Amino acid sequence: MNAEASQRLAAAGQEHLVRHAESLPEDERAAFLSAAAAQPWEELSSALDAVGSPVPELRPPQTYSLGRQLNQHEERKRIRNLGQGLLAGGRVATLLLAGGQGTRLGYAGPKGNVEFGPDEGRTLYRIHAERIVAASEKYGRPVPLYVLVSAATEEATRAAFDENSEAWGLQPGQVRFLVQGTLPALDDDGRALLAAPGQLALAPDGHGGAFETVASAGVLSELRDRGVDVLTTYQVDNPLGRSLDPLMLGWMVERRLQAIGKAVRKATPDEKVGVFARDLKGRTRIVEYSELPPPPEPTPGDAVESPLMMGSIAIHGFSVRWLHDLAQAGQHLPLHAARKKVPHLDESGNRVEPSEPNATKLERFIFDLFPMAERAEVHEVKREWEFAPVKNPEGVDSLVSSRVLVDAEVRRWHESRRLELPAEVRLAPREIDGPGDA
Ligand code: UD2
Repeated sequence: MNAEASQRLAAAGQEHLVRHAESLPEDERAAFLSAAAAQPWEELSSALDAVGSPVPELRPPQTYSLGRQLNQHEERKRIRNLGQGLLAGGRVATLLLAGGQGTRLGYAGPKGNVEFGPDEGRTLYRIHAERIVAASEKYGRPVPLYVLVSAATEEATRAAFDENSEAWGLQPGQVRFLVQGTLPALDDDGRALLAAPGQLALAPDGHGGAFETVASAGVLSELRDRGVDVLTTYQVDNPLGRSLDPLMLGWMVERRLQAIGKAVRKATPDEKVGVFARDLKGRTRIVEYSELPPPPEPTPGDAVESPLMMGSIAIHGFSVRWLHDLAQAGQHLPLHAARKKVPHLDESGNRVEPSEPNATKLERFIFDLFPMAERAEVHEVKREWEFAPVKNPEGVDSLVSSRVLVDAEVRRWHESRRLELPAEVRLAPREIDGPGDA
């Protein structure tokens, strides 16, 4: 077994791992070598080779509108009813992507545990749970909620749901956890880094790992056997994320879509969102903001707007039957490379904490399913109604901006129902400035 593993590693340019194994205690060598040999080295190496290759020629996507296109009230109602039919029939499950670390936010634990407020303990996880419970009650069936976790977020996330699910109104068994995989971090020569003796420096394999996990954990067959037609996906950092939107679901039925994605017009050309585009084969795809070519230098006088301004808010719907067929066909999502700082052991076995990016992490993106779909659509939605991301400690896309957007949702809810504020609600005289008026 050791010889076969050592040969595979040597062939993959990872001889240093074979040498490292010799330095390990005898009883640890085999396990280390076989785990290392099991990594997808060919895929990792071709992903590294692809770094820097030009983005394929892209054109703006065909964009529809969940709302605008349906200004005829009856048509809008009909599409919405199709989606409500799916929900009432228990044909929808949703996957909350929560395996990322809140590094940008500067929060130690999983972002879902961030206290959003206003009540103490009202975390992002609780807000998402409340939306799922509201839909489950409205349509009379518990909507299956899958939560994607990684090694970095699994323990604290399981604990949060174990302690609170009942209080949040979730039914026993309604929430299931999917643990995404990991991939080795590679140095500039494409060689795997060691985090400690006998341990590769591993990183979460991206939320696209959800597809690998869902396919391998038999979840897709389970969903199909449970009669679930649509799996929607959305992100933990967006408290306004509507992954059970009857209009979005209705369009999937109406147009027999394999994939659907929600988009908002980018606020600025450099807004940190992936953009929807159409490639030369006419397939819809999302190009991540970190992989977009730099926007053209605006020549003085005319504000050159990049043609790709439809930003993805990471709310998607996928046909389960189609996902199952992709998995059966052995489809994998491509790897994306990103330069990161990765602590590791140097040649002499000393731990190094790099101050600059020193390695490449590889991850898969769930939205790379789009170009595999023949029938995929992009639907524009109203930004302030559906997109309030919590990314940064302050400023744009921060807890504060997100809270303001969520508060506005509550106010809109009142106005749309023309609810008169009950007499008991005592308001300050209009002329008194509130914090928002400053
Ligand atoms: C994401 C999208 C971006 C846009 C933006 C909207 C990606 C790669 N980019 O940017 O196109 O839609 O959101 O706010 O999706 N996650 C995992 N496992 C991982 C890594 C991330 O579950 O290994 C989750 C993470 O918990 C979060 C979501 O994926 O819910 C996106 O996190 P991110 O930080 O990778 O992407 P971001 O926010 O820069």
